[in-house]
Amino acid sequence: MPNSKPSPRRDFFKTGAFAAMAFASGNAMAEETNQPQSSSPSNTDSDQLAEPRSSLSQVQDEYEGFSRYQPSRGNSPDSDFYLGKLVPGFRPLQNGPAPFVAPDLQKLPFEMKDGVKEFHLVAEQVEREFLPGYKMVVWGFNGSMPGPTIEVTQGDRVRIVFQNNLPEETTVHWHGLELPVQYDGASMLTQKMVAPGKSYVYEFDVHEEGTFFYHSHVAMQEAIGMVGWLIIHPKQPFDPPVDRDFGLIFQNFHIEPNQTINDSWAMDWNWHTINGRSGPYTTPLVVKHGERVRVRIMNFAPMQHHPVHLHGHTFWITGHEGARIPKSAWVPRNNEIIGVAQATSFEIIANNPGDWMFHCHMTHHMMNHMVRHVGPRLREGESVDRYLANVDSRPSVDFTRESEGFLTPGYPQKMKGMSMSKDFMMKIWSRREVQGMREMWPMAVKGLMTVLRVLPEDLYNEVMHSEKEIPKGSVFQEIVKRFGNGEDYKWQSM
Ligand SMILES: [Cu+2]
Repeated sequence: MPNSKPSPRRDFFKTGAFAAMAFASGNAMAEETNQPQSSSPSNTDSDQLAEPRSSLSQVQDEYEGFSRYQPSRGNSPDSDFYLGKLVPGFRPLQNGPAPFVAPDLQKLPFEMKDGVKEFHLVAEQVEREFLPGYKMVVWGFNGSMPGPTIEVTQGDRVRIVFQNNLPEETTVHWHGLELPVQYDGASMLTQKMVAPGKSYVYEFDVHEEGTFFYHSHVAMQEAIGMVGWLIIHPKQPFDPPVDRDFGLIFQNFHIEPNQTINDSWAMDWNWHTINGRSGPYTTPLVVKHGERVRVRIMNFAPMQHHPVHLHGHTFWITGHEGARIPKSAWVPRNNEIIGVAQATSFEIIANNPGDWMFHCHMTHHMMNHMVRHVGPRLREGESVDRYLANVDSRPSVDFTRESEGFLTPGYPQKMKGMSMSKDFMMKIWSRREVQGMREMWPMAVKGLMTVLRVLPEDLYNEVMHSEKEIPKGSVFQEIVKRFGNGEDYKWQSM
């Protein structure tokens, strides 16, 4: 096959007349250059540790019929490179594992003390903004829900100085670790409960590698959000190396309309979060065209599974919460079901540029509030005050045929949706990661949904590493021109 690596066409963003360019005809962007590009100043962990992009030329584009730059399957399902299975990322293996990135979550810092990585973990009530303006009161760690990520390397000895600032007793369980029993954190069975205001020190050697997590071992506390990543990088980096390593924690909560506190005893769930945010406030995963990408998804829902679907790509299942799966047992999928307290690693070659849905496929999880007390949380023209006066009341739901939002009486299939005020939308658009997406995208990404953005390098740098405000829809349009049927594309303004 011919070399299908797209040329950078950097001129698209080089001009000051960017906005005009973005809407101009494809001819304006047709000038091509085959010069390798150097990396622009970066601000992500991933970029800081990555090799300059000149290493790009050291990595093949084609592997037995599979291309890292265009949708392709490869010549034989028995090939190591079928569907990109063992196609490496650009990151050299000797650089070690790509840094782990959990969008919208922080990492827990540590100090080296006598050869031990010492972390300070604090359980406490936190306020978490699920959506702009929707500040929920949940329980988490160090001001965050989920808690901050603990990231270590196989072979480390770790010490976690744990402080309980909750109003009740708790313990911390290190889910999946094969550690000395007194540090397992199983309340009562292996240790005394940690009383409010008290602390407890966990210390152990880490001999495993993979995707783990920590959580309270009190069931109702788990349902209020008490979980966080514990990522253990392998001493010997996994081959093939990935360029990106993302982590997404899926959770469900039950929060009644006009309330901010989760009912951990409920049996249905009306708020759905990824790393503590609901779509469209979930921050997209932005990668460069051709990269090898790992996404680890963990389900910490109280009692529901998540069949997770990625558009535009076929991914390999390379690991679960127990361990890395031997390559001979990797499975290619478009949709993977993840049960409660399970984690799954997806790996893909990002060979199909565009903005791709990445979401739970349960219909009730693709939007908040699709449960028995159906109806939007707040509605235009209605005051919250009348509900605050009686917290047991529910907003009335308009079941009449006159309302376009509810075409079927009693069944709001076409729900009116949540209130999206100007402030709400400003916060949605305030992030670099969403620049240049189509104007209406926030209407499509709700609940347990996020977006994988696969961008050619020049567009990636403009989106992630420039200060420019990029016109809504322009990046999408440019990708259609370069990789789709540009002549068929009709610009659709809101
Ligand atoms: Cu789900």
